[in-house]
Amino acid sequence: MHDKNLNEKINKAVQLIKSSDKIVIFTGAGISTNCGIPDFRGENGIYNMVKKKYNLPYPEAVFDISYFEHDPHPFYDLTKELFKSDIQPSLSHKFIAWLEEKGKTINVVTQNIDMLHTKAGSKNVIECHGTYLTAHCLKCGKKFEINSFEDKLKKGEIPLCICSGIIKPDVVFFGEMLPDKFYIAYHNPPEADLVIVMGSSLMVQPAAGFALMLANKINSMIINNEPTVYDKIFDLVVNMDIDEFSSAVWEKLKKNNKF
Ligand code: CNA
Repeated sequence: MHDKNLNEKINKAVQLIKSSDKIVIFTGAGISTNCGIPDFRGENGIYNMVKKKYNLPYPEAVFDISYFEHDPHPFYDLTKELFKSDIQPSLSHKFIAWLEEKGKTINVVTQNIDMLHTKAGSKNVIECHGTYLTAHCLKCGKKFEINSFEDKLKKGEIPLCICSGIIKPDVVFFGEMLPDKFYIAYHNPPEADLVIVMGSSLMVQPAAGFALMLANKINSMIINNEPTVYDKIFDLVVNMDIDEFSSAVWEKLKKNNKF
């Protein structure tokens, strides 16, 4: 735990959650690092790892559509890591699902492509950077469901269409549009009393702009193990491990019959 006044901040977070019926939770890669999936920009993040491993011109190239068209191998090699073991939701993913189960209206907007919110039981999830559940052929546009290409992903192989085009999972790369669902939510945000950002550097636009737009209007908090450049916008900033935070808040909320 790095933050000063931690107890006070946890108590404030508990109060904010208790007094809010409708909550938007915006998550980033930091909520999944304890599940074994590295983030982008953290110390042990993907960017540091891939830049050395693949000799990329710039680290973001692994998720850049124009680089992918030039060399898709780094992306599929990285994907193999994501699919190699049975990755399970973190305590924080489960905490968010629990809040919904207990009657809060929860809308999760995630930048993550690991599908862990749904696996944890959250029902209203906008995956603004897409997922691996579907894919399409870059040459003929044919659509595929995950079961038809998952075996290849697990082996780090490049799935090919019958037309010989590369089958690219529908995760959003730099240079690609976000799903319509995201823009609809951006222009017509769900009604909410509180926005909680968990585990994001807020560096990737336009996704981060959604959280910032809400934070400018309603009660807000951010939990991240390091400061972000937007911390001043938030009513409450907690710099600590996400799961330690969720666990502390969850403990306190469980003691309240009604919250
Ligand atoms: P990011 O820029 O890597 O930021 C993550 C932030 O989380 C960093 O500031 C870390 O310090 C912080 N962090 C890491 N672990 C923890 C922890 N246990 N507790 C608290 N804070 C922590 O990632 P963003 O999500 O902000 O950037 C958006 C990118 C990352 C999106 O395009 C994602 O698709 C992409 N991404 C997703 C995954 C995934 O699906 N799990 C993994 C890696 C990258």
